[in-house]
Amino acid sequence: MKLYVYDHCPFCARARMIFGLKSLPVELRFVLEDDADTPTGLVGKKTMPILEKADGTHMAESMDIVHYVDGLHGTPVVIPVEENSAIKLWHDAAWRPILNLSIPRLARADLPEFATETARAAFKSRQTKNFGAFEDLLGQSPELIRDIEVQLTELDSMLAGRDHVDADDFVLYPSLRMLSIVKGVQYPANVRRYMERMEQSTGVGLHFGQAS
Ligand SMILES: N[C@@H](CCC(=O)N[C@@H](CS)C(=O)NCC(=O)O)C(=O)O
Repeated sequence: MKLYVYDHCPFCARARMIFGLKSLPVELRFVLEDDADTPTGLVGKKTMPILEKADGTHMAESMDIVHYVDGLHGTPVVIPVEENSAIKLWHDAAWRPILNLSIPRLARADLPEFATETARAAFKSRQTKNFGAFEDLLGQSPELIRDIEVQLTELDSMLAGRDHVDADDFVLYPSLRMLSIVKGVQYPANVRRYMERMEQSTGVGLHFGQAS
């Protein structure tokens, strides 16, 4: 199977995670940010991730991909959780600050979807419309980091002793992975341990090496 993705994209990270967790091979295809033709040709719109199944047909929507792949072989790993789980509620509150911190930094990172200048410019243009000027976001970093560190402390107690995988991980890990592009964030021990465990078990690497 083939998976079309952007490396910065949290929905794409979700789809990649299930292949690692199930130890299933997948060919990753990193698409340029300004390449609308590839996704549109496959599923009729510009969206990532897109899975090419073994029979050559294509599907979009990250959680549909996760459930499809999870159902293919072996014991399911995406154990359902209650709709308003503590982790999901935490994530709802932390999502916007994580985006505000990570988007302008991902935009300047060395990622395959930004391999050309026009691709990187397309990302900046799209995300500036969503989040405002990158300079403003970067200027707010000290307060945003202080706030997210308080939120991470709350998350820390939820992750104490956690050693299983369930549907919450497909929400939480992609966002913490985005946050890992932000230099200077202090992670409490359980959160740090969680990120390292998920990186190892999913094979979807954190961005610490490029943090800025
Ligand atoms: N509901 C979709 C959302 C996917 C999504 O929003 N992907 C973003 C990339 S992070 C995207 O394709 N944006 C449109 C674009 O690249 O122009 C899913 O879960 O797969």
